[in-house]
Amino acid sequence: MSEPTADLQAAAAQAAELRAQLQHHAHLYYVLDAPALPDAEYDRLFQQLQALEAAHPELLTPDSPTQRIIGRVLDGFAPVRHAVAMLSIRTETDTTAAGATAFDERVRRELALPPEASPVEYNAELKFDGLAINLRYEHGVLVQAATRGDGETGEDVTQNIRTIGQVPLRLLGAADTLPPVLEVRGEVYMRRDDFERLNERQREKGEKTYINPRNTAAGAVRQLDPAITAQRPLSFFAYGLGEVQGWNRPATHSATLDALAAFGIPVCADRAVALGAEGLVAFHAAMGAQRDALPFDIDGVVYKVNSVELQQRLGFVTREPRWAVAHKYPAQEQLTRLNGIDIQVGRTGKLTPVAKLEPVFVGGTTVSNATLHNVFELRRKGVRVGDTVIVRRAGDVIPEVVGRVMEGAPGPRMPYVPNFRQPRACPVCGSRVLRERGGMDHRCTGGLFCAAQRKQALLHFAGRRAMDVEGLGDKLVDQLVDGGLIRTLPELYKLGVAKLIELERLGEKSAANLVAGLEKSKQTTFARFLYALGIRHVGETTAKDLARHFGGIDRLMAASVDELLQVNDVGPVVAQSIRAFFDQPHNVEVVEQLRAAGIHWPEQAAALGPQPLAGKTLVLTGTLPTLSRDEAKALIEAAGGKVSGSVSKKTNYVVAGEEAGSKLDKARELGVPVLDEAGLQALLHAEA
Ligand code: D41
Repeated sequence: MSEPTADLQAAAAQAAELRAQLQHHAHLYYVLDAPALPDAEYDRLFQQLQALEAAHPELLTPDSPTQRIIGRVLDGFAPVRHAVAMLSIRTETDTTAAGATAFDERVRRELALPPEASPVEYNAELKFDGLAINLRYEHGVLVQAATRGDGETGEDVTQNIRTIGQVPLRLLGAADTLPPVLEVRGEVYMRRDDFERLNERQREKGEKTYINPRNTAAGAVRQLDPAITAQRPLSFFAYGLGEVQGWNRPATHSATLDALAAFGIPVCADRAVALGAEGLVAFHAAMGAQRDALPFDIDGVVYKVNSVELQQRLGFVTREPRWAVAHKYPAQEQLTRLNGIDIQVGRTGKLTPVAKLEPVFVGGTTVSNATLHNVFELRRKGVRVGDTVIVRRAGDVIPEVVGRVMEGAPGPRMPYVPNFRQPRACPVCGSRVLRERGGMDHRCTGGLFCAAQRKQALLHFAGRRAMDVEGLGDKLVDQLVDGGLIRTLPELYKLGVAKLIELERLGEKSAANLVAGLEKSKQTTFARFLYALGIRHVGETTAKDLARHFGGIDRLMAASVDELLQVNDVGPVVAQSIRAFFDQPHNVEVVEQLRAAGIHWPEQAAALGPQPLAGKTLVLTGTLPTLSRDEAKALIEAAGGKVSGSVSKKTNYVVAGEEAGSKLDKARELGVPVLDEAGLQALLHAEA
């Protein structure tokens, strides 16, 4: 039998070694997003440590990776008095560049800088939309996490914060170099993809879904059962310091963030040192453009005077530092009243419940209609007329109703309207409504008999990327269809000025404009015409591929499903949809009548010529000696090939010129053949 103390010593050394390894790999995985160990191997080390700690409970330490979930349900959170008050941040609500300029002017004035003094240096960062938290590390070990509360006193949420993989339980670095006290301040938030996945899981379990990442993150931090918090995918970014003892903090805010990152604390990479108002305005614009592409929500950016010395000179007024400001972007979510729910019928008959809203300014425009997607979403969100709802409009996405707020709206709620929950008849034409097996969408089967579908078909046909008929907008289409002037697409070309001016509110000039627009639209391309027909699953790209492949409408209309499947990127669903469309005699008739009305296009040279690159994907990189990029692309497309922007295993050739970049490296790595311009020319002129 071995000596107990020697045994314990060996176990302690092994536990320390395992913890160091696990800490290192957790940092790579959670913070740097660059795992260096397979999950199974990490799990194996983790279990080894767990076994060791179970055998020797005296070896357990609070910073052990096994101690993230302690699993005690609390009856409430203990108050925590902040050693250094958590200030709030002044908000600049002018969302234009003037908001940034005003801040710089104020800083210069308060520092009494003469106009000729050099620009002030700032650190510009993102304003994460989450919950502010103070993390307290003593000798590198996380000992407490607290919410901001009123700035003086917050709540002890240590147990919950420990469950967040990104928050280190122990700072990186040798124990004797770590500060005795280091408080890190930052924001707990939830990434949008994590939020979507969480809702997906909730939906599968038939449980309630969450409204937005911010509220979900804040709710999870204030959960009394840490086991529940542990199941919420939370993230953390640091943005500042609280109490510090025994650490020479860097002289600038940007260097402070770098130092925190070196301790293993997550710091967002989207930050910059900006010079003067100009630098701030540029950052605001750059991040505004990237806002929708970021993996998490931000509601603005934050500017901070970079020098700590200048920060101290500026000081603060009523709990807000004079050296920092949050510069907002237009809000993407707003509350408003739901005045009604309409069911809209789209071009392909899809039924969409549309919320009629009390107009509200959101995402930079006034919104009075927002989609509720489909009846399942409508039911899940449980919104009813009269509710206060949250409307979201982010970037170019159509505005949507994300949910309702439970508070407010006293009194009885409006009842559900049964037809919204299980529509059986089209609200516009009364035709039967069907739902594809397993699908979420209900569709009116009325086709062009349905006035709504007819209107949408007309608008699509006349659209800029289709026949591009100038002068034909929503209002006019409504009038033409509702007034019974148009039942089929070809009737559009029979409209004369005389007939048009009979329409209410249509002057002679607009009528003449429309007739001229129609006349002009007759000269088109085969691809545009094909796209304009509005065949289901035939978008612009497929229309181009079809036009190139078949060259003429007669060959396309006669093509079998098998022949259609030969076309680039055409799969069974698309092929069957095209065949089904032309199997309908009235659709063939529409095509004939439109051609009889004078719609024509030049025969496509490429389709008549050989197609040596049919089915091939090429990537262009660098500068070619004689061809411009557009010329090379046009030649490749005319030969039936496709040009893609990135190299993958599916790329057939990479055409590389002068100063070719990473695409060339990628091609070599994947063994994709590389050609120069002469090589491309040889391919283009090869026999198909
Ligand atoms: O991203 C944020 N939400 C953020 C919040 C940030 N990037 N910086 C911040 N800086 C401060 C000061 C200037 C007081 C250190 C903040 C906050 N405060 C803050 N958030 C909530 C209250 C205060």
